[in-house]
Amino acid sequence: MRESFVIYGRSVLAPRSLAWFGEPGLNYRYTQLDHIGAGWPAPIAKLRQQVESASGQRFNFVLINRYAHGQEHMGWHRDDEKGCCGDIASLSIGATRRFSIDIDEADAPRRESVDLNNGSLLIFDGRQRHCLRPTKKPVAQRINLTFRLIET
Ligand SMILES: O=C(O)CCC(=O)C(=O)O
Repeated sequence: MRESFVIYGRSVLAPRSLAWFGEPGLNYRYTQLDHIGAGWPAPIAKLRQQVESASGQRFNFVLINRYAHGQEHMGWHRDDEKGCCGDIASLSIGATRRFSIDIDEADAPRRESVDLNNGSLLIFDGRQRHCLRPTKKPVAQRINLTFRLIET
């Protein structure tokens, strides 16, 4: 699905497509929208298992974003809603795209960027500002799964 957000009183379509899965009934609410889990299809459950064993962390929700081409992106934001989530495990499939994050360390604040390629798994603190940059290069689609632990 393609979500829309209200920004300065205007409804704006997100520049990407979204799906989600999670524990039945678990609600990950952000940007004033509910995202309610309805269980885990087998292939996504298997990916979750692999990500949990690679990261040593437990997750109960996943957002899946699809970027059809280089202009689709995710703007700067923090995932710091109440009940959500410290470390996020981000699994990339498809085209390589650039991810940037502002690290707020008091003594050494800095911006880091990394090209996330097919099959990469990045663990990051979602409370730090981050984004998925648009690109003018002709790139194929990319699918990104962010596994999260939402407070129950
Ligand atoms: O697609 C990506 O790598 C970024 C996803 C992201 O920033 C998010 O889900 O909060």
